[in-house]
Amino acid sequence: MKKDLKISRRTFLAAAGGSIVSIGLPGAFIKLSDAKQQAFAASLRPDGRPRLPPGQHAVEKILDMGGTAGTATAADWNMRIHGEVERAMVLSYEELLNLDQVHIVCDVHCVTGWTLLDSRWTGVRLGTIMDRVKPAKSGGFIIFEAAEGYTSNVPISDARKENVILAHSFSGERLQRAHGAPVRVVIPDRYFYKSAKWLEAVKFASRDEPGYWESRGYSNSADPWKEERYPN
Ligand SMILES: Nc1nc2c(c(=O)[nH]1)N[C@H]1C(S)=C(S)[C@@H](COP(=O)(O)O)O[C@H]1N2
Ligand SMILES: [Mo]
Repeated sequence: MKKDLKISRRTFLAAAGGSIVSIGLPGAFIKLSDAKQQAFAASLRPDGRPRLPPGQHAVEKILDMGGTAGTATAADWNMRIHGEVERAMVLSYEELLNLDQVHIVCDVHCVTGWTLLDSRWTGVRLGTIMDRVKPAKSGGFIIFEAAEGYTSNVPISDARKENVILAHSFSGERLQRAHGAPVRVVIPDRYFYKSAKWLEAVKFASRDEPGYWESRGYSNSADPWKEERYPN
């Protein structure tokens, strides 16, 4: 059932050819109560921005937004870090687990309108990886390359933030396949389509390369507090 929905979403997109259509699956949101929504909407983050970005509502648990999963398992997964770096490398799952691990608690915001507050992820900061591969330029871009050709893109300056990680665990447990196992990107302060699931490679580039959703009518900068859902 779910599979059919996923396929029809992709097919629909292909047929729509560039016009703006909905990301993800319809319905099935389990929202928090109105009183809780209002409390979160009124509360502020340490950086002074509202906890709930404009036009978002909080949900009780993470939703499975679909996409075409990769087939890698922890045992055979590896990730190429390549492009404009001084030292390209390939990391296995075990090697990733041997780098400095961080736990983050963050809110994630899907462009379809749901926000998951206080989600807990474990993984490795992108900054840690950058310290190893040494990007050739500080002003460049990162292209996340995921299974089946899905990509997303961010400026290196965004990826350097302390809360940007390559995650292998969610809520204290290894990621489920649906949510990007073995490893996915988590970029809390951009709409969630930047957070590629089933990550296969990280490419550094001096020129930007709009990703899967970014080249299909969604914003390239994707700042939830500016409501950058669609191109400006
Ligand atoms: N590889 C891949 N990553 C992806 C997607 C996808 O279709 N394929 N969808 C994106 C979108 S639009 C969202 S909202 C989040 C959803 O993650 P979740 O299913 O774990 O909630 O994954 C993002 N990463
Ligand atoms: Mo999304």
